[in-house]
Amino acid sequence: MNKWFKYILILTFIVESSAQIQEPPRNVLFIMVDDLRPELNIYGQSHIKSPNIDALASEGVTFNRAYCNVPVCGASRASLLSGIRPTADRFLTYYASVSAAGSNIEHMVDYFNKRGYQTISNNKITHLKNDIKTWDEEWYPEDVSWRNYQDPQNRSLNINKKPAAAYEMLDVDDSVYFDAQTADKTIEDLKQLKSDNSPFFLAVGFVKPHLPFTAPKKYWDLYDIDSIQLPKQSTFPETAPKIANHKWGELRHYKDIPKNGPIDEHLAKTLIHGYYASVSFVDAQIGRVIKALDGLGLRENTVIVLVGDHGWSLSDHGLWAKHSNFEVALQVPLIISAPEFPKNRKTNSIAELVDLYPTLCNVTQGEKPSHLQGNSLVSSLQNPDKIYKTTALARWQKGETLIEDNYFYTEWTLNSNRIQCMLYDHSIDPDETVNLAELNRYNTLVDTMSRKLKLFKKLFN
Ligand SMILES: [Ca+2]
Repeated sequence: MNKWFKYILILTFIVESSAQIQEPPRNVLFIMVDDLRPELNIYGQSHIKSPNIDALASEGVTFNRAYCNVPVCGASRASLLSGIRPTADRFLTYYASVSAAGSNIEHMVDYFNKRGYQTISNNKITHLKNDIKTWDEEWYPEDVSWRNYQDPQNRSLNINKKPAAAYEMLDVDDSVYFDAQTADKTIEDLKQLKSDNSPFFLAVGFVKPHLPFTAPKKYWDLYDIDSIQLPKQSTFPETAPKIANHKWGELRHYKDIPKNGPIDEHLAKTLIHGYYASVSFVDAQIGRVIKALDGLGLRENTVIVLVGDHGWSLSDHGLWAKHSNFEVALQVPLIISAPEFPKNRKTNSIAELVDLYPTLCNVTQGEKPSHLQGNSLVSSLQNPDKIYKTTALARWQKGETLIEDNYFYTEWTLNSNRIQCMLYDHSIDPDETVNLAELNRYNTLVDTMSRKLKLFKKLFN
């Protein structure tokens, strides 16, 4: 047997050989936060005001190293919900459908439905509406546009399909924005589900801090723009391949954002301020939902998952938005809380979003469908101090990234031949500033990482 195949099989066996859970929670509260990067107090970023996420983390296990498998909304969510990885042919774009997994794949909603769970989707869980036919209920808040502006000028521009502001700071009540309405709906659902006394898979998709950064003023007031710091590495690394760069079209679409070139420091800090305000706004809504869960006495029989769909660059590497193979676009916050797992713990064992489906099978004591390509995280949840998994695999368009321990290796191929690559060692360069693949002394390591990447792909394509 090829030694690298053996290495991967051993790794898989270790992760899969977790002990069975004694008394599993039956319900699942699955909270997905759009574009939430792990710039949070629980990740050592104490300038962020997120007391409710902090409180959830104090009741569960926080994954210090969780990664999406593809850094764009629709594709990331479709991969997560189907339990299979993106390839060159599936889960490519923001509008990717779960159906790209193939009609024979039982996705997570089918899985819980089949087991008698009530399945509810509140707001953005899949990117495409009506993409999954088997939700018992798929609910969305109503407005003329998904951007949900409240400023009259922004609304008018948006309705007329013209670019509007990338942010708005209005002294309004939380309830005018989608995320507060989504929390209201979820709280009502919890009351009904308690009354129904049936197991539930309740998926809640909060849409901030996705652009535009539209949070009520009181959340902007939590931060002083003068104290906001730009990232240490706020220009594109000189030694990174050009193919790793992008034009951050998602942000440039908005009014007052230059169509080319960098943005000035004040605007950059204003955008970061808006992102932080949006995080604090969504944190408040998460707190309301969990308070309701607690108040109804449902917590002791519920596993809570809080996760982002991918990372986000806030001028890191001179980039904005997702859509890259840098760590900042791939890393996501992940907290899992259930009564049988340790509280207030962190783990450095790696997690991937494709691992969530098998994890929820385990935690709810269901059989795992055979198609799943991730690994259950239950061992990490039971023993957060131990490292069970040291690798992750992600891709953005033609760039494929293998994360192994401290190494972040990405390569781009043409007709199976490597044309560009980049390698960062996070033990010496956590901000990814120097592409080690440009240095001759790393040639052997680059070749090794490339071989491992190809073997992983063979396993999962
Ligand atoms: Ca997203």
